[in-house]
Amino acid sequence: GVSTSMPLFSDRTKAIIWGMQNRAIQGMLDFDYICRRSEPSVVAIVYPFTADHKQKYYFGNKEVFIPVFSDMDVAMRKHQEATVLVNFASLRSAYDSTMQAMQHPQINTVVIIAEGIPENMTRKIIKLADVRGVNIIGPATVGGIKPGCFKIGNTAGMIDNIIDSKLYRPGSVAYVSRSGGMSNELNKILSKDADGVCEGVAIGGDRYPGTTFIDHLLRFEADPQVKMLVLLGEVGGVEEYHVCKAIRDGIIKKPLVAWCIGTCSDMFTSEVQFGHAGSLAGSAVEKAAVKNEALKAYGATVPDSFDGLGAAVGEVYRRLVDEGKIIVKEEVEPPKVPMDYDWARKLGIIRKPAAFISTICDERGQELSYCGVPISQVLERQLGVGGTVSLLWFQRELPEWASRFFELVLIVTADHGPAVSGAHNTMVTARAGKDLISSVVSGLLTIGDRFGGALDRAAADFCAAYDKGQHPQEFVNEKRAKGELIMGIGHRVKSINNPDSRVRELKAYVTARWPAWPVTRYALDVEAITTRKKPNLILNVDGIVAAAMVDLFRHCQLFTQDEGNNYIQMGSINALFVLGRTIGLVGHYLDQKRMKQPLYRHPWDDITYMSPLN
Ligand code: Q5B
Repeated sequence: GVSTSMPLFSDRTKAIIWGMQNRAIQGMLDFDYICRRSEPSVVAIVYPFTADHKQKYYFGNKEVFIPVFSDMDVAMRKHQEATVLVNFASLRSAYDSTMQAMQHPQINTVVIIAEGIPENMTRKIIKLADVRGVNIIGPATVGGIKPGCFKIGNTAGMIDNIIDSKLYRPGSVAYVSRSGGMSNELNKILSKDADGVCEGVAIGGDRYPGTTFIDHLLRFEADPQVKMLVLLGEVGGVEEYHVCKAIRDGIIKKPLVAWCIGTCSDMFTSEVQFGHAGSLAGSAVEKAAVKNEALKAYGATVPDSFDGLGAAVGEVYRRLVDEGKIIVKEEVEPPKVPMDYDWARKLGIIRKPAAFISTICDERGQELSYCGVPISQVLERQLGVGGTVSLLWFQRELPEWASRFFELVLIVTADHGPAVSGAHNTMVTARAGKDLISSVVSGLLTIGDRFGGALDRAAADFCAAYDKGQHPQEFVNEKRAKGELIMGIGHRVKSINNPDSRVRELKAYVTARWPAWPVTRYALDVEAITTRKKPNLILNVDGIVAAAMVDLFRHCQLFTQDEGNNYIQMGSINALFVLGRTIGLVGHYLDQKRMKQPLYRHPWDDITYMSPLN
């Protein structure tokens, strides 16, 4: 039973929620806010499957943190102001958590949301609740609501529905129903046909609810704010007869409008089990129509059908207003709850310029796609790493000869020994004890004009000279006159006497596969001149890739001239060396770590120490 002396909920009621029910909790806080509660009604969350932490919610515009505890006893100890437990535990754990909650004298109400709790367990819960003086609402319930004070979990749905049914301020009508869904219907009816809900409880659909109709009606009878009562019963059970008796015995004196749903069960020839476990008429007296007759006979106002419930409520309400028992209060506007951004966007009522635009990859759908090509297609059609580079860097599927060229470049630039700047830096960094990313990045950062990063400028220079019809000799002279090095020309160790096999392979591929390669031809003509001056001024690996890429952009027929020039300016050709050499740098990092190489310190005898004063 329920204590009739104390109201269950006030505008200072504090609850602990069992379960990470973010939407329900936010809904409770939004309700609190529109009721102008000074503080949120939820003080803590219990969730055994997580470490203790704080969870963020909104209270109006303000962000608030609600602590999450893995241990209910700790939550109770730290939040002794909590008197209600809203238990969202599943049917498997709701029994244990409810029994545990009842060990804490601070708890006077436990709401059990779970459906399907075995009846013998519910009965044990009820027994302990009676001993401890705890009110149980449920199981199998959405909960209940006390406008202006407290909302249990998901009761009354979304905020616009709550505002529509004026649940942000108390009315004069209190109701009790079995069904949570129908209680929502009642909220609406009572706001339309009367001055709204003072309190509403859905006792839940089980055969043995923790508290019954009469428990709550007696509470409402004792509450001076409640002026009229509504009972929404249903087929099954005999609880409605306790209400009849209370009317007969003068215990319920306030006007009561009642209806039992499920009258249509009479139209079936066999027994009908409705949605709720308890909604089954075991005998004639449990039938909805029979119970409606009884309620009417004992003095409740009972309409002819559910459709007539609103009119019946309206009639009783107006009578009470006429008699001066209900003083119609002036309506107050509730404060506006800011709408969640995601919800507003879903409704299509706001728009916001995106901070980023992305055009190469989409991971949102069922399948990741690279520039519109599903990843399964990339694999099935064996587009390879080259094809992936085509899609993600150049936003188009380039011909097979181009994709294979990218792969060829990645292979030949993957490494060029431990002596080059990049590998050296990576090895020194690895030996200083740093991690893979730091070591690889330290190597990558050496890539520049002199080492591996000459491709874009080489491409720009060769193609500019070629486009203006400059003779290769003139180009070399001009560079010399300006005191500039020719990008893509020269190598520290390679020369015409010690040719770079990588360049030979690339040249062979380009001259065999390219539809036209005039800029590559031009670069080779430049090489012929520079190597006459010095044998190491060969067209190097940067130079051949750069010239070949200009010819690729221009002759594969998939880029406009502007697009091709743009890609050169953006630094896309250097990217091929960066990507290729990353493979080698990772290798050097792993190599040093594998051999557990100690900290590197450069030997003194390899450094000339000179004082500026000498
Ligand atoms: N001279 C690459 O120089 C290097 C000249 C030149 C006109 C030139 C130099 C250079 C342009 C940038 C470039 C990419 C620094 C190189 C790479 C990847 C790598 C690396 C690896 C790998 C080499 C001697 C004489 C001087 C200079 C003149 C030199 N270069 N004239 N145009 N381009 N090239 N970088 O050997 O009269 O005696 O004063 O900057 O394309 O990085 O394996 O190592 O895969 O890892 O130090 O292949 O060529 O020659 O500077 O002593 O010059 O030749 O003016 O003339 P060196 P220097 P002079 S590929």
